[in-house]
Order: sequence, then structure tokens, then C-alpha cells
Amino acid sequence: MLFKAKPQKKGFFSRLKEGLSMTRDNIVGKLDRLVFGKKKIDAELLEELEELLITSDLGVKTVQKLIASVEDKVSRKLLNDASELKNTLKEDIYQILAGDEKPLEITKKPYLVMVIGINGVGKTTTIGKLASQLKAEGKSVLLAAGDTFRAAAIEQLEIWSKRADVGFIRQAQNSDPAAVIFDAIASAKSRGIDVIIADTAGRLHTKVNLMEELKKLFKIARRELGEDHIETLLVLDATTGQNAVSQVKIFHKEVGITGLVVTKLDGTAKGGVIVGIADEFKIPVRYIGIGEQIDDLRVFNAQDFVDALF
Ligand SMILES: Nc1nc2c(ncn2[C@@H]2O[C@H](COP(=O)(O)OP(=O)(O)OP(=O)(O)O)[C@@H](O)[C@H]2O)c(=O)[nH]1
Ligand SMILES: [Mg+2]
Repeated sequence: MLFKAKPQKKGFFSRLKEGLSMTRDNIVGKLDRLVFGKKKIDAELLEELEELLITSDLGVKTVQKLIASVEDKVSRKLLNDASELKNTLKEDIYQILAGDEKPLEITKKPYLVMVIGINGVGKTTTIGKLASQLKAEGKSVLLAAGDTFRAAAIEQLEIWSKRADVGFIRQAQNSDPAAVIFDAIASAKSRGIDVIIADTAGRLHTKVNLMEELKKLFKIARRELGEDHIETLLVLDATTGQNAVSQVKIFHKEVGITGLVVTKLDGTAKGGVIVGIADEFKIPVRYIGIGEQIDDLRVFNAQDFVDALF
């Protein structure tokens, strides 16, 4: 009799580690090469370190902070040898990320998760993954097709709703997205649904009329449910690097972001951007995306992240 071993599902941590491999190579690989064979932490080494971190998308302000911390430790003789740099940085980066670790808590019913962001960052995919996770936790979920611009967008969300085995609500293409949200809320209330997750059309954060439309969605949602029933998740594509920073700024100013999702960490060397964002904005990173499959969304955990990175 022939036995065929089922492909082992890789452990949680090893999948994360694999996903972050390009970023790890970019930051830690370069760091290893930088300190290799060196002993003294001198001005020249610090300058090279600064450049290395900046080219790793950590963001200028954050890098200056990290360098200042290294200098401080060197001057206080807490840090003496170049070989200790890696651990010091790991600890400092952990401290930054830990401040942003605050998992999404669904405390009200129905709860509305509004998923926003620019085109192609991974909103719809993230919704599918999140729906599947919440369903596995025993919650009833309804997906709302608030991206009414493209018929394909509505269909894409419907496919995810089937994959995740959750409810789905839509209207015709080009209908008012505010009406879809209104409908979804009414339906969730009458059916006793726990969580609505609303898709929205990708929009350039610099396009004024699209931002106005988004604000209208929030106005309806807040009126129907109240602020404390709403999580506003901004989805960011890690491959865009520092561009993500300006997206956070503008979306936050316009509609108020309560959580972030950083996707596509698996396909990029620019994952360091998450450190800069955590440092600059006090907005929790709720989830990270490390692949296209339904189970490739992780609750953000600072310790796991730095362990996988270093
Ligand atoms: N490698 C990788 N790909 C991802 C991840 N998340 C999403 N994608 C891919 O990114 C592409 C865009 O994803 P969508 O979910 O359609 O993005 P969107 O923000 O809804 O796009 P629009 O509706 O056009 O604004 C798809 O090919 C996804 O499979 C991720 O974490 N890793
Ligand atoms: Mg979409």
C-alpha cells in the first residue's frame, strides 16, 4: 500500500521567518557584513551603520534615534564591541515595535471594520483572510462590497466570502458605497451578525473628491453605529517603502485611522518600513500579510517579528 505524506503545514514562526527573509537579508545580512572583522565602534562605523539603516527603509528620524541610542551606550561603556551592535539594535527595534503591538479587539456588536487604502495594496485579500480568522474564532461575519467602482472588485470579494464561508452583501456596480455600508449595518443588526468588514475602492490619498467620498462613508457608519463600534484599518503595501509613511499621514488626517495592516512583507526587502511607521505614528499595527493565501495574515507580534528578523 502506498502512503503519501501530506505536505506538512509549516509552523507559524518558520512561515514568518521565511516571509521576512528578504528584509532580514537587507538589514541583518548587511549588518553582519558591516561588523565582520571589526572590533571598535568608531565614528566611521557609526556612519556606515546609519547609511545601512536608512537604505533599509527604517526612515530617517527613526535611524537617527537608533544611532543616538548606540552612541549613548558606547559613551556609557554599556556597548564596547562591534559584535554587540546587532543585539543592541534588535533590542531597540523591539522597544519601538512593542509600542505598536495592540491586537484588534472586537468588543461591540455589530462591529464594523472599514478597510481603506490606495489601489492594489491588498485590501480585498486582507478582508478575505481576516474574515476567515474571525470565523474560525466563532464570530459571524458579513462582508460588504463597498468598492462599487469595478464589477470585478465586487466579484473578487464575493469569491473571498465563499472561501472564508461568511456572509456577503452587495449592490449593483456604480451604486453609492454609502448605501452598501448602510445596508450592511442594517442587515447585521437584524441578523445579529458580530462583525461587518467593509471593502472600499482603492483611492489615491491625494485625490480630494475620493477622500470626500470616503468621509461620507464614515459619516454614515458613525451615525448608524457610533465611533466605538468602528475600526478603521489602513492597509499599506510594504513594497512601497517610505511612500507608506505619507499614506498614513494623509489618511489619518482625513478620516482617522485606528489600526494598520502591513501587507506583502513576503515579497520585499523593505519590511523595515514597519519600524519607522511604528516609531512615527502611535497607531497600532494590527496585522501583517506574509503571502497571498487565506492563512497568510498574522496578528502583529513585536517579539516574533524581531526574532524572525534577526
Ligand atoms: N505576496 C503577497 N501578495 C499579497 C499580499 N496581500 C495581497 N497580495 C496580492 O496583492 C494583489 C492586490 O491585492 P488586492 O487585495 O486585490 O488589493 P486591493 O487593495 O483590494 O486592490 P484594489 O481593489 O485594486 O484597490 C493581489 O495579487 C494579492 O494576491 C501579501 O501579504 N503578500
Ligand atoms: Mg480591492
